[in-house]
Amino acid sequence: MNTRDDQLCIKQPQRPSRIADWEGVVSRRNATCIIYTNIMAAASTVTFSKFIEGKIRMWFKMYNLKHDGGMGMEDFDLLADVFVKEFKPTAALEADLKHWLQNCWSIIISEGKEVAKAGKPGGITADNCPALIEIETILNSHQRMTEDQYVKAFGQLVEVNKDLFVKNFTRMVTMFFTLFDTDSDGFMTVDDMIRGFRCFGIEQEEATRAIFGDLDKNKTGKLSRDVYIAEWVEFMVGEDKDAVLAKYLCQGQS
Ligand SMILES: [Ca+2]
Repeated sequence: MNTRDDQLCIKQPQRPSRIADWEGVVSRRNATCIIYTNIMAAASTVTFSKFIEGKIRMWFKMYNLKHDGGMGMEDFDLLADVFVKEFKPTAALEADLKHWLQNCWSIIISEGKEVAKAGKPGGITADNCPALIEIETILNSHQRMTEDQYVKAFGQLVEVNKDLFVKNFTRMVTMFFTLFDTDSDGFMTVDDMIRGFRCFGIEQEEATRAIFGDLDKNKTGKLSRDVYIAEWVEFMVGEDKDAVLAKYLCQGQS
């Protein structure tokens, strides 16, 4: 059921300026964007730490608009439709949006396999990334992956070739930025972010305003592409627990 309560839902603030202080950033059942405040991950050298895993679980939830625990092509298509309806992009941008939503995994896997074939470090194989290869099988057969499968595959990927992920993720976030930058001036406004985040199921405008405010360090009222992308890359693979998106989207979970 895609009820209101199943959506990513940031509850009423106790201190409205920080979502981190809000109880239950994600209110849906079994929401597990967990911040491991009391773990040793901070000092860990492991690429895929529990801290990052918690953020990836949040990312999965943002993608899984139906919140039914599975993700596949139909979810990517649904998400694409939501963005198209909201932003009414050009045909080229719409195609780009659908391309990245539908093919991001397969692009990464395919490029990783090529690296392996060339005998270079960071190649993706069934031996070093079995869960990632499993994702390919799942998507090719029009099945859906579970959150745990998604997290496991992501973990193997970044352990084997983080740069491959970051490169393609950057391309995808760049696409999103272009979509959100509705007047194409190279900057995103808070209203752009509110519309974009709402498409990802983050309905709380005040929360998004707080995120924007923290990212907009010089209080110019706009965010550059570089700042926006860097923050999302940090969210996906970084260990900074004070990074803005991690702080707002994940803290408060326990
Ligand atoms: Ca703009």
